[in-house]
Amino acid sequence: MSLEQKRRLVTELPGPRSQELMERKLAAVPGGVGTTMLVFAARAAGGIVVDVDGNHLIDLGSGIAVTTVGASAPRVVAAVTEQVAAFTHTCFMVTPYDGYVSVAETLNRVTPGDHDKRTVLFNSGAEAVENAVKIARAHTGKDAVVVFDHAYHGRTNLTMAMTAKNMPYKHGFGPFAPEVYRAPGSYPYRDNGLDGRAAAARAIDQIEKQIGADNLAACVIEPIQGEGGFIEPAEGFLPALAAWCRANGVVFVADEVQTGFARTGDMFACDREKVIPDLIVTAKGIAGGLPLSAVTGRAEIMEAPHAGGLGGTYGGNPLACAAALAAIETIEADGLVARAREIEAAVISRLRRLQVEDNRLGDVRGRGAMLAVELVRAGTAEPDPRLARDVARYAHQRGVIVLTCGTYGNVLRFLPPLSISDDLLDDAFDVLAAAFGEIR
Ligand code: PLZ
Repeated sequence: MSLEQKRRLVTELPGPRSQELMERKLAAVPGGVGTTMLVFAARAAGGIVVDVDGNHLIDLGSGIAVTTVGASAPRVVAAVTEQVAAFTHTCFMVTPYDGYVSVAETLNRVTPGDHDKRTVLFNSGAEAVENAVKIARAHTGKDAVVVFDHAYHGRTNLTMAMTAKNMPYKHGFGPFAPEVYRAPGSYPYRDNGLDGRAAAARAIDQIEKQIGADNLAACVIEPIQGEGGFIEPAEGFLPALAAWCRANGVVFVADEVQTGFARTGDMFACDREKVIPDLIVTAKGIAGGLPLSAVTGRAEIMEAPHAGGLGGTYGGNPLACAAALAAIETIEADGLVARAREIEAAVISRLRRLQVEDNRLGDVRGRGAMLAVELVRAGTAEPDPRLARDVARYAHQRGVIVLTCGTYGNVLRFLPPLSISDDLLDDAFDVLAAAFGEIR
């Protein structure tokens, strides 16, 4: 590893160089683009981000679940370096190249199910979600799309309509795309023990009464909800929903933008309950930090759009494709699915120990290296976003990058790169334990 894998602060955070850059940012970039950390990055590798003042920070965010193989993972660097010297772009729709085809073949192999598949590549998660909806509509000849409470699917017009939370994603940005309907999901911590089958029955009843299967093109769902609060549905919910879709001519779309590529301790979160989506949307962890996204699915559905109906100037850019092949090779060769499960075991046991001592840790949950704690007012289930913010800020000031999420903003989430060391994890959770001790 090229960077020393140790947290080390050489200035107060933010240091003087970061403060200077922040002043420039505020003068040049609109405030609509938020900032979690007040420091600017200079380098990153393994589980460490180094800022422009030379501080070594522990990364529990992976740039929002992107650098799953680590930032500047060695195979990714080598593959992209070779590709950038060969050619940067031709446009796959103008002069195709083999990297795109190889990524498609690889995704057709590693995604759930061994049916005949096709893959089309894009740039961002939102763009891929939009295209999954286009493909489902072309295939079914129907318009309606159903999504769920607490869902997050992106910031473009259609995906804003699909995203549940108003602030900060939607407020003032409408009108939104039509024919998007929202159903109740499964949220074990807040569902009063409703089991997965019952939660699915509740959703299906609402879908049948309020939309009608004959109008419904697609059901789009995150198998573990990300921005909405790392909500893992009760066992049986996803299989029941997928079975209903199958029986009713509705395309079942898994949005695995945040959960995909070893993150949850399986290659894909759908694998855990052997759910086979008709279409699966991927991005983030796919390419080790380069922008790439994909829709992969059943050949008969993917072939529905007319010739020329799918595309985009940069979709499947050759650098991003080279990075994706190297990232997926890294996941497979380095056993990162198993590493995610090790991280789960280590972190969950620490969080549970903390929870025993502190009843503001309402729920500890997640899988693999996608873990969270939902914070509440002591002894109640009332969300406590202030505590989440204060604990995160405490960690930030001590050099631990940690993110929050949740419809109520009260969830601390942990998304370390799978290349992080056990020592760094220990150190980071020592800081978090101290935060809970000090913050009242
Ligand atoms: N689907 C499940 O998690 C992106 C958003 C960060 P893009 N999540 C991080 C922010 O505040 O913008 C996401 C996701 C799921 C779709 C998306 C959208 O992916 O690559 O950000 O467009």
